Amino acid sequence: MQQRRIIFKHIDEPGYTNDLACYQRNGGYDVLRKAVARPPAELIDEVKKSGVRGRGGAGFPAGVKWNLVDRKSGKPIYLVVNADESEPGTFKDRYIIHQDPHQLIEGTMITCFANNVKQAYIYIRGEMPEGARILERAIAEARAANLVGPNILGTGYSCEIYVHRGAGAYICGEETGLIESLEGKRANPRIKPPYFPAVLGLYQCPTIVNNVETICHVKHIIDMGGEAFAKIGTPNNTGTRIYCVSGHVQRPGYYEFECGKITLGQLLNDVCGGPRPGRAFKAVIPGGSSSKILRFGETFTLKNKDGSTRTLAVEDIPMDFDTLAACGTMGGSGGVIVMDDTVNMVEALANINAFYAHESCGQCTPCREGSLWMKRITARMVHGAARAEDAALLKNVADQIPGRTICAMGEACAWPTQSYVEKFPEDFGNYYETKKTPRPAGAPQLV
Ligand code: L3W
Ligand code: SF4
Repeated sequence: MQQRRIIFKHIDEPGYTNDLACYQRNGGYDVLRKAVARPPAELIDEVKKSGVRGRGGAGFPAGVKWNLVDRKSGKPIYLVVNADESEPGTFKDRYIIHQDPHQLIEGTMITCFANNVKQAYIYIRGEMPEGARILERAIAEARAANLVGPNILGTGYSCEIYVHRGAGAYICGEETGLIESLEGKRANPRIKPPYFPAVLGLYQCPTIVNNVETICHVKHIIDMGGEAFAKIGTPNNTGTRIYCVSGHVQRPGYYEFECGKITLGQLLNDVCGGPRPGRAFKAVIPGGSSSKILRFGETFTLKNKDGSTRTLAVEDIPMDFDTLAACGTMGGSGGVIVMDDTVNMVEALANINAFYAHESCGQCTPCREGSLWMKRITARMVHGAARAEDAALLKNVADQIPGRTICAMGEACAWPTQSYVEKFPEDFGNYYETKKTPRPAGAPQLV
C-alpha cells in the first residue's frame, strides 16, 4: 500500500526543524503569500468546499465550524491551535511540530487571515517542552521574515502567534477546558451547548479551536483548492489522515493515507507487517483510547445507500470517520493501538481506567466517581481480589456515565469499560475464578 503523504511530505527530511530557509526553498510560505492576496471569505469557502473534518477526535467539519463563528459581535476573534496531544495512542501532532513547525505556522497564519484573527495561541502539552521551544524559535524566524507579526508581507494585516504551555493535564485537550486554562484558570470544561467557543470562547470572545493536523491541512486546501482536496479520500471523509499505530505489530509508527482508502487489515498487515511471529491479533483500538475496542473475529452488518446490506470483518473496515462510527466506534484522533493474544483484557482495561480516573477534572459526579470506581474494580481484579460480580458491576457503573456529564470525557472513560466487558466475556467472566487469590493477612484493603 502506497502512502499519500501531504502533511508528512517533508517530515523526515533533514533541515526542516528551525530552518526557515530550507522550508522556503521548497515552496514554504508561498501559499500564505497567495492567500493574503485573496478575499478572506473566499478562503473560508475553499475550506468549506474541502469538507475537511477535524483531526483532534470529533471529526467536526472545519469549514462549518468557521462558518459558525460570531462575526457580528464586534469582539476580537481568536484562533486556538490545540496541540495538547494527550489521547493515549496518539503521537502525530508532536511529530509535525518537531519535524516541520513552519507548516503549522503557515497554516495558522492562513487560518487567521481568513477569519480576521489578530491573535492566535498554540496551546502545547506540558510534556512537550522541546516542541514548545521549536515552535517559539520557528515563530521568531517567521516574525523576522515578516510572515508573522505586524503588517505581514506589507499587506497591512497584523497577527501575532503565542505559544502557551499546558501543565500536563489530559482535560486541557478538551476545547473549553483548554480555553479556561489559557485564561489562567483550572481547566474545568464548560457546558456546551448552548454556547460553543465559536460564539463565546477565549475571554468570552468568538474563538476557533482546531487541531494541529487540521490547521496544517488548511495550507494544502488553499494550495490545491477545496474541490481538489475533496477528491482525496472518500465522500464525507476527505483528505489524508495520519494513523499512529502502536502496540503488537511488527512495524509500529505513523502512516499517512487517503481517508477511507485503506482498511484496518491492510494497515495492520500490509503496512505494519502483521502480528509478531507466532502471535495473532486479538483486539484493536482504532481511534485513541477513548474509542470503543474492536475484537478480531467480530463482524458488522452495515446498510448501503441503496438499502442493501454488507457485512464487514474487523480487517475489512475502511479507516474513515463514518464507517468506524457505523461499526460502533470512532476514528477519533487516529491513534491505533493493537493488542495480540498475549494480552488479558482485564489488565489492559485496568491500565486505561487508571488513566481516566487520574485525569477526570472532578466537576461531574458520574465521571469523577464512576472513573474512580472502574479503576478500583479493575485494580482489585488484577491484584488478585476479583469478586464474582465484578464484570457486571463494571458494566453497570460504566452504563451510568455517558450523556450525564459536562464534557465528552464521560463517554471517553465509559466506552472502554463498556466495550471491553461486553466483547471479552471470557477474560472478564473467568477472571474471578482464575485470578482469585486470597489476600495475605494484614494486606491493605484494595477498595
Ligand atoms: C459551534 C455548534 N460549534 C459542535 C464544535 C465544537 C468542537 C467540535 C466538535 O470532543 C472528541 C471526543 C473525544 N456550534 C457546534 C460547534 N461544534 N457543534 O465542533 O465538538 P464535539 O462536542 O462533537 O466534540 P469534542 O468535545 O471536541 C472531541 C475524542 O475527541 N478524542 C479525544 C481526543 C483528545 C485529544 C488530545 O489528545 N488532546 O485530541 C479521541 O478520539 O473522546 O469524542 O470544536 O465546539 N452547534
Ligand atoms: Fe470533568 Fe469528567 Fe465532567 Fe468532563 S465529564 S467536566 S472531565 S468531571
